[in-house]
Amino acid sequence: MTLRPILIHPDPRLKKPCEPVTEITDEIRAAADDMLETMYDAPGVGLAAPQIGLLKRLFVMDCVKDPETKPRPMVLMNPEIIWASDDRKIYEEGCLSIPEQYAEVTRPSEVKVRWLGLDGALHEDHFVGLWATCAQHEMDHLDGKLFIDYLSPLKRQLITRKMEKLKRDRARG
Ligand code: K2U
Ligand code: ZN
Repeated sequence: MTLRPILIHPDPRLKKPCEPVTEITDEIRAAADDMLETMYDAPGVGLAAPQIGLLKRLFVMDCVKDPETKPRPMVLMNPEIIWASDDRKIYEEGCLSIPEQYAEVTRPSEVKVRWLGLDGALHEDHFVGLWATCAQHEMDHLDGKLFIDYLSPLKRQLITRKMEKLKRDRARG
C-alpha cells in the first residue's frame, strides 16, 4: 500500500476522459488499494483514478462518517448511472484536487449505479445522501469533469487562479 500524490487542478490529466478497465490486473488491484489508503489519509470520502494520474474508469468511495459504524470501502470500475431521481439536492462540494475550495452543486439526490467489482462480477446499488453526491462527483472525474465546471466562468477562473498560485508556492517549497 502506497500513498499516491494527488494531482492538483489545473492539470491536463484531470480533464481527459478515462479508458474503461478491460482486465483486472495486479496493477489495477494495487491502484485501488493505494487509492483507498490515499483517500482515508487525505481525508476524503471518495477518490477517482485520474486524481492519482491513472486515466482508467475506476474510483473508490467510503462515505461512512460515523466512527461507530464499520467503514464500507468500495471499489467501482466502469461505473454507469442506470437511473437518477428527478429530485435534486444542493451540496457544498469540495475536491481533493482543488484543495480548500467549496461551492454549491446541484445533482440528483438518488442514483442507481452499475459497476464491475474487483471480484469480476457486475454489481448494482442505489445510492442516496452523501453516497449519491460522491458517486456522481467521482464519475464526473472519469469524464474529465470537475465540480468547478458547474460554476460561472468567473467563479471557475477565480478558483483556477488560486490553484495556480498554490502550485507556484508549493513548487517554491
Ligand atoms: O473526488 C474527490 O476529490 C473526493 C471528494 C469527494 C466528494 C466531493 C464532494 C462531495 C462528496 C464527496 C472528497 O471526499 S472532498 C472532501 C469531502 C469530505 C466530505 C464531504 C465532502 C467533501
Ligand atoms: Zn474531486
